[in-house]
Amino acid sequence: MGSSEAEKPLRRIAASFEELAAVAKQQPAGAMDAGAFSGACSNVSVLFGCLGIAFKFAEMDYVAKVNDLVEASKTISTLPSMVELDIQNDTVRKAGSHTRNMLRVKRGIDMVKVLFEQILVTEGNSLRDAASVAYAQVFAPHHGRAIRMAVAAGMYALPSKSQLLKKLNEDGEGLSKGSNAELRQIIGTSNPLRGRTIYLKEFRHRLVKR
Ligand code: 1PZ
Repeated sequence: MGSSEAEKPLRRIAASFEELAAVAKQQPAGAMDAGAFSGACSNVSVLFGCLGIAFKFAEMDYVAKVNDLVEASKTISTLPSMVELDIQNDTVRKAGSHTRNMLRVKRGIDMVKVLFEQILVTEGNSLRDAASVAYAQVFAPHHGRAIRMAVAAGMYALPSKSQLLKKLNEDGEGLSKGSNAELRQIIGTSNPLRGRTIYLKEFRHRLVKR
């Protein structure tokens, strides 16, 4: 990681998703490398630091799950093999299983994608509308009432769009050309990933069957 990448987290996130998309292309359908995937997901954690104290709990939850995948990737090389092992052990839905953590983390990536899309399409400087739409679309259907209420309250404590970009060392005046391009790159590269990495359809089928 070069120092310019460290200074510009969006660039680093975009680069790691780009790499991951390239890795995905080389591999047979679905056989995503677990180390590459979890490494890219851990780069996303930096965004939480910019969202303020209200999202500390989300950060802890996300980071713990990514760390589990990072550890697991040392002995299990692909995401499908992690899922396969959990199926064999009947632990797919068990709290803390690699498969369950993978699904949560994947939702986190979806959340980032939708959030960035929404940041680009919503007018004005507030992050709350963008974040609310993204949360409603990605996580709310899977969260109970208590968590949904806490998240809704936390939304009021979010920084503004320009504050967020400033914290990310992008232009503090709003969406600069540069950060705009990086947001688009993240959005673009996370698309093919979602299709290929986790073979989610198959995964959902198996979950539903249980
Ligand atoms: C800029 C706006 C940001 C809004 C971020 C909203 C993020 C969602 C907040 C979620 C609160 C987390 C509460 C923990 C929920 C856990 O119960 C579940 C299930 O865990 P399990 O039972 O399997 O152990 N965990 C999750 O659903 C994963 C939550 C990860 C949140 C990642 C969000 C990434 C978004 C980044 C935005 C920059």
